[in-house]
Amino acid sequence: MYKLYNVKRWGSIGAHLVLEELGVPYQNVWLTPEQVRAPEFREISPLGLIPALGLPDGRAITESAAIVAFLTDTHRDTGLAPPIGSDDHAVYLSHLVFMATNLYTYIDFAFDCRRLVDGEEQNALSRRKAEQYSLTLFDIMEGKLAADGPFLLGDNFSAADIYLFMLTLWAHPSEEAVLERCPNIARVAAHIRARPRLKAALEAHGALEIRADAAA
Ligand SMILES: N[C@@H](CCC(=O)N[C@@H](CS)C(=O)NCC(=O)O)C(=O)O
Repeated sequence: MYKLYNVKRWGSIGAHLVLEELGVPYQNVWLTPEQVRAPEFREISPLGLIPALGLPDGRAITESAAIVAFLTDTHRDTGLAPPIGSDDHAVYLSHLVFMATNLYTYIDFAFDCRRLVDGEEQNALSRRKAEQYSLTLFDIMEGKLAADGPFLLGDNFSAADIYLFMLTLWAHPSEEAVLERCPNIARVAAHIRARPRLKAALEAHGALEIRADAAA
């Protein structure tokens, strides 16, 4: 059985919602931020980051895009990803990796840049820059939805839409500000919040309502 290492309203919500949509059995392991930051967790996730997914053979994998792509490609009959080898699948992977390497990274930096700079002044400046850049990246995703929507893969809802939704939850300056700026992303978010299979997990993360305050 899979084992999901999960923190409320953190990036593991993406893998959590995908597992719920797929309807496959998994063990949900709720962690506190302190448990994620504890040295023991590095044995599961070398950088001390969630999500991590325990595999049936006992190993664990990290990196949200890899986890989502692995799950949807392994459980293909649920239609959360296009058929492997199709052009749509190439676009699907490209969306996931684009969001993971660009948007996720800059949202994290908008939250905290202390790994890169010294002192609070530089941190505040870098965080502001990262926030601005993350908004440019959201605009790119918004443009893709405006051109190809209603979903990232046209008429087909996929785990890429769930991944994009996940990123809005702790975006800066706030989730509400990003959704107001990007009406097509807001529509995808509303669709996800209305999917019956996802209601319980969204509720558990406290993510049924749009947040007006910045993630802290
Ligand atoms: N590249 C990683 C990034 C994961 C990441 O940054 N996770 C954050 C939560 S959203 C985390 O675990 N932070 C640890 C901390 O704040 O101590 C992925 O895509 O999975």
